[in-house]
Amino acid sequence: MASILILNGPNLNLLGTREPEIYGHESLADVEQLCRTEAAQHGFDVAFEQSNHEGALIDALHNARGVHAGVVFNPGAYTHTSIALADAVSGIQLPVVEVHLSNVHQRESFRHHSYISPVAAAVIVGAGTNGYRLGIAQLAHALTA
Ligand code: CA2
Repeated sequence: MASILILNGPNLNLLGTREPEIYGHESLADVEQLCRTEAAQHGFDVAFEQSNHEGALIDALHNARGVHAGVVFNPGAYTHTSIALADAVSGIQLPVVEVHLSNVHQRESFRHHSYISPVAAAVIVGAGTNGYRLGIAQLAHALTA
């Protein structure tokens, strides 16, 4: 069965523990479960990874080549800082859907710019954890079109 990598960046392991007004009450384990359910509905398997380290996220993207059909990626705050992650996304030649729980455009101006968006296949912001569902559905649509 084809698979999708769900990749989460720094501090997303804290999901559900604080700042629920911004990030909601669901934990990263809850997100993993909803991703598995959504992917199965589209006939895809899921690998689920999180790291607080930029290099580990780059390695995860590189390792996705030849293993996964696409990636749903929440790069966390590295979204706004990392040219290296943007280079990795464009280098792996896999469709990568960028997802943010919060609507970054309603927040501080430093969150308005993304290095990832210009190289992402699609961008979903502000839909909360449902954004992961939408990202998987979009990847499945693009991969089976
Ligand atoms: O909205 C998103 O998904 C973000 O990628 C989340 C990042 C933030 O830096 C981006 O600007 C937007 C932060 C993730 C931190 O997640 C936490 C969750 C709960 C408690 C503390 C941090």
